[in-house]
Amino acid sequence: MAEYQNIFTQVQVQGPPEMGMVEDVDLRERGKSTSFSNLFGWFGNAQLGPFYLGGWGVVSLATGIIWFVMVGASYWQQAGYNPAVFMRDLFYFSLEPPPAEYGLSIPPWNDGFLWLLASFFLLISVMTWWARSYVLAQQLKMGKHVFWAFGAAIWLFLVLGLFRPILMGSWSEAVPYGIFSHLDWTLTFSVVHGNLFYNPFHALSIVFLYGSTLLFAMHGATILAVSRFGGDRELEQIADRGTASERAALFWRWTMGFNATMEGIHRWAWWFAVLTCITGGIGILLSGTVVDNWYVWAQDHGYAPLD
Ligand code: 07D
Repeated sequence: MAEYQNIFTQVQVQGPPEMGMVEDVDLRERGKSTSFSNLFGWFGNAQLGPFYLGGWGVVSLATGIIWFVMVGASYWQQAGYNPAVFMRDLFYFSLEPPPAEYGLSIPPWNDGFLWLLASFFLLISVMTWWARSYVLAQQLKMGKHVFWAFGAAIWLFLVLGLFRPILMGSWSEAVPYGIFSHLDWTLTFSVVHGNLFYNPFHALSIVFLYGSTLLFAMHGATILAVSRFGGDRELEQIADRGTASERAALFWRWTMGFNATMEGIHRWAWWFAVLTCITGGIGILLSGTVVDNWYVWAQDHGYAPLD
């Protein structure tokens, strides 16, 4: 008889596979195959599948693969079709957006057109995956919280690759597809705009990013610590506050004088994660369009030293 179950002492319960709801949904799009894996059970749920791809999933996966293969083909060309060089320099290759002189016009094939075309497919892929997150939640009669949270990430993604380049009048402003090249782009962006640390929205975004990790650690630790009292059955504890909730809440009131509720902590988590990308997107959209140099801006607003 196992009384105390958590990530270190887990008991795996395996019954007949769960296939999901069947009311008012199109079952033709759903897979039927499932399997069980003890290894996966150690980390989460032992049941694998059934998968549900559906129309949006097919489009998303197909266009995502097209984007991936286009980027890979460009790397392959940059490697001179040499597999050893391809592997050695993988992190250095990059599919670059068109140079500044082309503005928002269609550039020649070898001077950025491939980047534009690949970006088009990536856009379709991300947006259709977003649609899929709506449709699947709809089918399970869930709220659309995942859809909206993903929407916040997509906001930042679109600001970086579409909205800001359009406002700046040039595709060259967009992010290149490469490991080191996108890191270089990030640093260059900061330097060109006078040090992004002085952009208050970058600062806010960091607050929410770090805040998310802190909340995640606090919440994860709290629930594991009261799982011996059934605290991991969070829904029951929301509807009928049991001894696990009482202890968890008291622990935090003892520690810092305040506690979130069993339900409210998930709202904290959702908003912190979502605000990371919303504030980030605002900060990037303002850079170069409204504010050229954040250091000078900070001097004007009295918080960077006047040299
Ligand atoms: C990037 C967007 C959503 C992504 C989506 C996914 C695919 C895959 C594949 C279909 C994450 C699309 C899907 C691509 C498709 C297939 C097969 C979300 C993203 C939808 N910074 N910084 C942030 C810190 C500095 C800079 C955010 C810290 C320097 C720039 C975050 C430090 C410089 C930008 C953050 C630090 C600089 C950022 C990102 C410390 C130079 C941004 C939030 C301690 C290096 C971005 C406002 C996030 C932003 C951003 C943290 C330093 C530059 C809070 C901790 C001073 C240019 N920085 N940063 O969740 O929003 O991203 O800025 O030094 O653009 Mg910064």
